[in-house]
Amino acid sequence: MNDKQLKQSLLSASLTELPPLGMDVLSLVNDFRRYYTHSLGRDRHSRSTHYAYQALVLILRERLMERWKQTRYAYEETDCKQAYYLSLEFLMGRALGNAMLNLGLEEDTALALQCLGMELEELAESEHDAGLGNGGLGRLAACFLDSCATLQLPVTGYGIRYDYGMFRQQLADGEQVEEPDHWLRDGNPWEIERPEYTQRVRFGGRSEFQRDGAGRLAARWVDTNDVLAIPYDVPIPGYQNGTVNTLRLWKAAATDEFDLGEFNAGLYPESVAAKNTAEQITLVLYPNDSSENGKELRLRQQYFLASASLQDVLARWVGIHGNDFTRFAEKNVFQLNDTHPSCAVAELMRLLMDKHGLGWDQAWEITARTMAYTNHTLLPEALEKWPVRLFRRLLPRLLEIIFEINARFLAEVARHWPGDSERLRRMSLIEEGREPMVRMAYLAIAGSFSVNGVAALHSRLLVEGLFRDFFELWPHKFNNKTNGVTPRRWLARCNPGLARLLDETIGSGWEVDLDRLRGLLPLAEDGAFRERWRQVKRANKERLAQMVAAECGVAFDPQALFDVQVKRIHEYKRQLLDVLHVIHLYDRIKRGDTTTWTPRCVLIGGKAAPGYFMAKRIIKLINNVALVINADPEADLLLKVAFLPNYRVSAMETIAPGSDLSEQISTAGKEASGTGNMKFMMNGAVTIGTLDGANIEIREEVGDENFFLFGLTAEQVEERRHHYDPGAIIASDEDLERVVSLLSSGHFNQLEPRIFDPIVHAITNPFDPWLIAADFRSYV
Ligand code: 26W
Repeated sequence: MNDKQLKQSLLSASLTELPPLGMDVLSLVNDFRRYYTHSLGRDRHSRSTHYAYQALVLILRERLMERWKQTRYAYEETDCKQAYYLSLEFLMGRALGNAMLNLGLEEDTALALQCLGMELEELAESEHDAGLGNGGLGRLAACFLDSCATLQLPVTGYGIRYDYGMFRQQLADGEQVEEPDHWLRDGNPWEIERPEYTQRVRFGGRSEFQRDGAGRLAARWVDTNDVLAIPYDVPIPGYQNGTVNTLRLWKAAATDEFDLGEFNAGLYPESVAAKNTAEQITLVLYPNDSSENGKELRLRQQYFLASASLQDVLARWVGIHGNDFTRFAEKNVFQLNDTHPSCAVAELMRLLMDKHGLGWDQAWEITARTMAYTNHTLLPEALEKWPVRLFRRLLPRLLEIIFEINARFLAEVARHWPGDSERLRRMSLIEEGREPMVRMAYLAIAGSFSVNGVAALHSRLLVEGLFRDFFELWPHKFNNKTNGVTPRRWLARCNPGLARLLDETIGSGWEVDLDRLRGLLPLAEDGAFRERWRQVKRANKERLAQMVAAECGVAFDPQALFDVQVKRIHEYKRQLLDVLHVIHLYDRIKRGDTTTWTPRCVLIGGKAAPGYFMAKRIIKLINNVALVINADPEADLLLKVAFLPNYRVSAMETIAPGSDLSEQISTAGKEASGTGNMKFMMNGAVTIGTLDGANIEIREEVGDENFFLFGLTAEQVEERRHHYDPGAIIASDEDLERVVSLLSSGHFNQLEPRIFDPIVHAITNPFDPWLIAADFRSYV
């Protein structure tokens, strides 16, 4: 036995002999004390909850470690196909409660902490949300990771470890103020830094071509500015099944020689500045959802993620198979979460050809069989395009490859439609014009074997509209995958009262098989069950009311109807329609029209993109309307309105269980799917909604008696645009007329002249894309 073998066998022996960690209360208590005292160096004089929280995370994390390793080994040993979810956003929220639930340790940890004289709830509440996402797209990525681990699917998430996540939203005089979210300030005890898997990502420079040994022309990308990508791994536990998958987040770091070059030349400040440029890449999440702002740093982020992740996967492959890629496409698949990581198409081509020596045809065959693209929006302003000029400066080698993909692609189009030059222009991956642009969605489609929308309607509208030409060329690529949410976080964890009731009536198992909720159907008319159901709802409403009181200073009466709309603020989501209805209710109160009245508390929450003027003005309107109504004694027992600041994952965990009515009121055809709609309904709220996104499929499942349907259909919306006369609609609807005149008279902005003029204009504009006035009557 040589030294190396000896070391190896000692290592594996000692590792396999590690005693398993106890999963009982006593072990938890002892391990907690060891961490708290010995590792963290705290004692009973330490007052902050922070160290107790850290100790708690550490005892859970160490219980995930062995399972994590075994999961990796199992994937290696079975040589199964692996999937990689590439996403610029993972909106994870809190991890602690989820880890306890999935390890099956919820009750025992609570008990252990009790023994130690601490409150689990208090520690759990002290955890920061990991807010590395904007909204639906980022939260979907997080829910998928949970579900894949629970289904024991070999799926790894790849993302960016932003120093600053989604901004914290505060209100000043009813207006949104953005504050940086320095979520890593106190450290992140869940992550494991893995510098041994660092990758190098290149920017700038130029390509050089040389003949290789075989006489083939080979490209070299030279004179680049390099950035290191350091991975941080976060465990993703499955639900009580021993599986722990991985979310790998990349942090950018400067390379040493990059600094040294300038340092040696006597340019110390410059060398430090260069370090900043490198590390800027992962500094902050872009807070736009649905509209691209075209910033260079954003493209750097996108390429950084794509390149580091692909190199990581390829390095593992080469470690096992050498440069033999014949089975690579059978064993690997990359799912692109929207076009944001779609540089990956060209980057995989580059790595296979320039680094691993494959020819174009073999590289393309592999790429086009391993990439898959999910589209998340039909809004044209959200479709990513990057200036060719920017690409040439930042990623010259990638641009060459994109041009070559395009040339071959257009040749295929021309074979399919000879002489149709208009179609060539439409479908080209490069949009011509004064500033030529790379169309990222088209690059993603050309490079993928699968393209999906996120709800049945959305997928249909994609192939009928936006991607029609591509559907005609490659119908087999297009399919639907209706979104879903994890029932562990969004029911078991956030609604323990209802979870207990379910366990006691239909038994457990629904956490991994939601269809079992059908078992409740026979209980629909059961008096005893309904009474318990009401008690659960009532307790959840009290909890929500406490949150609203604490964060908004508004008193919600749990006996009233809780009517809730929480999501990003966007005109197509029509928070404005919600406000118009609130004003209408207020108008009824003032007219004494209250004989058939259900007391109602309206809660609206969500962040606006910092540069989105109308969205921000809508927030201001909600707050002003709330001030007027909440201060009016005549409305006191009938109507309350609150805007919840800083809507986030952890807030939704209190909101969904405490709501009666879920507002899903987007202009039909605009909301790709929606996922909040699902979270509300699985906690027993009914929905008011349009026939849009997944609302349609939800309604089929829950039945129309649980869904207040209103509004134009997607087809009617398109048809209506041609002859839309909001002025006439308002004039013929007394209620709407009074609402609009209250608004334009300045009733809600007495000391702020004209601030709501843009809103009145939006409603009365015949070109209002969101058809607010058209749907008002049927909404009411
Ligand atoms: C940088 C510009 C940008 C950023 C984010 C453009 C577009 C996006 C996303 C596509 C916006 C988004 O989150 N879309 C939402 O995706 C959810 C998950 O599929 C759907 O449920 C929502 O309907 C859709 O709006």
